[in-house]
Amino acid sequence: APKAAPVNKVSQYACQRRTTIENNNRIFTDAFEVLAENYEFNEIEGRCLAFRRAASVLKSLPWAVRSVGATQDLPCLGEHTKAVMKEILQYGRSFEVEKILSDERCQTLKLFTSVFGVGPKTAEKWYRRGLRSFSDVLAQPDIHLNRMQQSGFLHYGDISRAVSKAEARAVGNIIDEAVHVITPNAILALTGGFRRGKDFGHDVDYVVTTTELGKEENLLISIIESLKKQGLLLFSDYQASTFDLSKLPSHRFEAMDHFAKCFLILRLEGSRVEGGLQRAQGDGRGWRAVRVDLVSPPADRFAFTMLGWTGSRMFERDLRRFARLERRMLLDNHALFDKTKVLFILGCTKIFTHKGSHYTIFTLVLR
Ligand code: TTP
Ligand code: MN
Ligand code: MN
Ligand code: MN
Repeated sequence: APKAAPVNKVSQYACQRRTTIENNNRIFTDAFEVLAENYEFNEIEGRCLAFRRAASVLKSLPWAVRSVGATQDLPCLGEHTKAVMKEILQYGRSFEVEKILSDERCQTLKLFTSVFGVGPKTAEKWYRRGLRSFSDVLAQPDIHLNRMQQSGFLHYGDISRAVSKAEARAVGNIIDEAVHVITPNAILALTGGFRRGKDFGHDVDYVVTTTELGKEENLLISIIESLKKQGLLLFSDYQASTFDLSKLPSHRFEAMDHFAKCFLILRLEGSRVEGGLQRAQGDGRGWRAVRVDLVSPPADRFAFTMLGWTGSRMFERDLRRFARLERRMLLDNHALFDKTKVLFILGCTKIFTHKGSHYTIFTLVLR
């Protein structure tokens, strides 16, 4: 007798789930994000992660959930998540989510953390001082804003507006022109959300390096210098490399990498953008400010950097968890280490796009 078709089991690892940018379960995942963010504000990390995990599972489904019963074979959905889903299915909304959305503290923290350079700690501090709006904050004579926060307020309108793919490409052209003056062997690759196929992002992420090993060390400094000369640099926070070849990949999930990187705000002229700028109605300016992240690894670590910066955050987290638990390997943005064989697996790599999908090929070099 023919065997029953195997049920397509949804993996508990985001990196084992095929997820398109189409989200069939937005009514649930939007609610989960509100809850996750609220737990984040209250520093309850476990629950925050649980809701983000649940959202990630629902985003991978090629169908819309229409009953809680339909979720019984799905991983990562706990009692609490299911109760929220049930409410949404029954009443079209979750009362817990509505309560959070109307909560003054939550609203204020969300507003403050939407400023570039303002994290949950600073937001909480301002809230405790009784501040509730940007004008409250800016009217305080004794409040200290660091450089990043000053730029965050100055360019708030522009950088809270989504960046389009055309704008991301225009930023790429600017970086490309600057880097090719510095080294003819430059490598530049769009990463982050745009590499995942998103049409809009909150910033533009590029990996930029050169095949001349060692020359990447000062590459970003030269690029920043060039942008400044051209009058395109509105803000720059540069972090030099602290990369150590001999270190094992980090055990921490969201650990920052050690490559040279910079967080920028650039001035993007509308004339450089195909189809024009993404901007507020009635805005007569011919330019907008854009948040740009650049990271510059040595060329032999290019693939790991691309893998680490492509995201999503849950994909990255689960890729590392998968490596550790299912393969006994340690993975981070710098390297892959095989704990069984006690050696690094170094990628001599090639990245290409075929039929709209991105591929990264590792040629393994055992050390
Ligand atoms: P983001 O730019 O924050 O996110 P995104 O591009 O996925 O989405 P958005 O449209 O909102 O910009 O981060 C991109 C990836 O880069 C993310 O997976 C985390 C990773 N990353 C690092 O690995 N190290 C770093 O130091 C930073 C800043 C990001
Ligand atoms: Mn991004
Ligand atoms: Mn982001
Ligand atoms: Mn980024």
